[in-house]
Amino acid sequence: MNRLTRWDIFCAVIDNYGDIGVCWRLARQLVKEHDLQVRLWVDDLVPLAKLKPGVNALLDAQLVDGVNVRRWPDMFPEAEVADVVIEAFACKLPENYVHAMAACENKPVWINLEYLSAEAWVDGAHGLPSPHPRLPLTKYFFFPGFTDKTGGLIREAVYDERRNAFDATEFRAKLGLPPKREGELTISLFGYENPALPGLLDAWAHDARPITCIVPESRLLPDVRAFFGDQTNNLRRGQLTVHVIPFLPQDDYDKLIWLCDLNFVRGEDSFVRAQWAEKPFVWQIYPQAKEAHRVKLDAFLERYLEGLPTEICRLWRGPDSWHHRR
Ligand code: TRH
Repeated sequence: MNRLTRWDIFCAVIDNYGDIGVCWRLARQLVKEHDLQVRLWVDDLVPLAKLKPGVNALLDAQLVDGVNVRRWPDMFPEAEVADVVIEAFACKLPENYVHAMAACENKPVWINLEYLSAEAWVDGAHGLPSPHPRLPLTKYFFFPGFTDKTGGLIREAVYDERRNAFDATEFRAKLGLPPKREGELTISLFGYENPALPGLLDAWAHDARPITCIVPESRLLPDVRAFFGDQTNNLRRGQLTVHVIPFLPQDDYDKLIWLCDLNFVRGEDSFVRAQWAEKPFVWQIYPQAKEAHRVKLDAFLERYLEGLPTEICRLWRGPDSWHHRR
């Protein structure tokens, strides 16, 4: 038997959906494409239940798409150690589990799955070992990224198949939207609160083309509604019509990106999906303390816009960009 068949993925939900969004894609793919036994330990199952209908947020253990989904409780139970252990986004494994790992004759492979960054130093850090200060264990850094010196990006083997089978008209109808109008620009809007939002919506209202903007339920929604001064779900001004839709299952969110001509995305996972779709997109990076995200944003823009006019940078950098232009 292959020694590395049993995998444990540990995911602590900090806020939002990105951490569990990435871990869920990874877990499913390891099961489906590599025939591995995967336990996904999650400290809060509510966001996963939104990404994946069928997940019951109240259960301690359940099998979903072949993934053994487990609640990660404060008092972590004695659990058999897997062959490969993924600590997602520096979530800090349970102490008793780490000691159990150290006690194994054949030590498990311990991987620290890091956040995605386009910064150049990631090339040199991917795969580096980090010996445990006290125990006979070594953790290895796994950096997703955009070069072949990094761990790359998650993309399912059946991506092209799924995309080719995608029927835009059918999906639009499923979302309850009217058929696409002549000359319409269809935009999806997923983001964090942003002072630039009213200006953006106003520009769309005055556009020459009819614009349909699809907004899944998110933190942004109150600001969108405030712009229209309205509480209904069909919001119109000038050329702009906004359709508010429920938060979609992750598979359907992928389709929303395929449906739209332009996608506003955020965080890590929707950002990657927009790139796989090879459609125009605007990225709102996850804001970090002391503006640390600006370095990451610039690193990506440099890579993404190589050889292109830098005008778009102003839009991606947000209102402060007037002071940050190079
Ligand atoms: O939710 P996010 O803001 O997550 C963020 C980032 O991952 C960030 O790096 C991390 O530090 C922070 O959380 C804690 O954005 P992200 O990464 O795009 O994740 C959103 C997930 O939600 C993604 O998997 C797509 C999915 N999604 C749906 O399934 N349905 C929807 O309707 C929408 C809008 C999103």
